[in-house]
Amino acid sequence: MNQLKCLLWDVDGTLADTERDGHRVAFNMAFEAAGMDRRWDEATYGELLKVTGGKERMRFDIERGGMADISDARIAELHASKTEMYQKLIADGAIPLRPGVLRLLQAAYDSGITLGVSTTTTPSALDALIEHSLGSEWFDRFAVLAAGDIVPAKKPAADIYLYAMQELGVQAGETLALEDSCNGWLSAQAAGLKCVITVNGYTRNQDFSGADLVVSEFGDADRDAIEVLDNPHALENLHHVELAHLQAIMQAD
Ligand code: XBP
Ligand code: MG
Repeated sequence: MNQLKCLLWDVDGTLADTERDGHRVAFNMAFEAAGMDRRWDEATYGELLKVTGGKERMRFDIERGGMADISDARIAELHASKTEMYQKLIADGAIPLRPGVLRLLQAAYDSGITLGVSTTTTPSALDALIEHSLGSEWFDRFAVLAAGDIVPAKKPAADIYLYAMQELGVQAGETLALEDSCNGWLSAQAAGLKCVITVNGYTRNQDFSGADLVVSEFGDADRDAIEVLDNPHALENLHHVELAHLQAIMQAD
């Protein structure tokens, strides 16, 4: 029977709802500051989310006829500007953690479970979220922060999960991924991991077939019960997701 030894956390959409009111807004601020006409409204950004990574997302928008064509170097400059804007938004407290995230992180940390981050986001954007939304003490509590261009292929490739597991010296059979999107789920699945999904407005209707639990949020005792979208292991008492549920998923066949 497998025991839960390691939790690997996705960032955008999982720790916090950063996409619509964080990354999207920061991209638009960078476009405006550069004198560009392009703006990504909420619906457009939802289409662009099929490509992970901010630089890759801009290139994808160019290829589909959205943004005017620019060089990779210009994309990199724009992305650096966007990351600065994003850090300011996070520092201003624009994006709170999702319900239950801090509770679950704390419970796992207190139980001696190894914690790590596996994300496509740029490291400095991740640092801002940890510092301002989680608290600086969490820099030391995550045993690995696997982020951005540290691997050549971003999600849905398995690389960022494989990298994090290698750094930590943990095996797939003792590691659980926490994700919010189809690309994240595909990445975790390709790395051989079990995975819990907390959906958001952008990802709710995506295909999570084969995931180990799909819920509206992790929730908390003092909130309404969470919505359970898929519960293949027939977990009980799912008013909110507790560490015991995650441990039960690892022990299930
Ligand atoms: C989500 C992403 C990221 C962000 C933008 O990653 O695809 O690219 O949208 O971040 P995850 P950058 O859910 O894996 O955290 O602009 O820094 O790439
Ligand atoms: Mg995500």
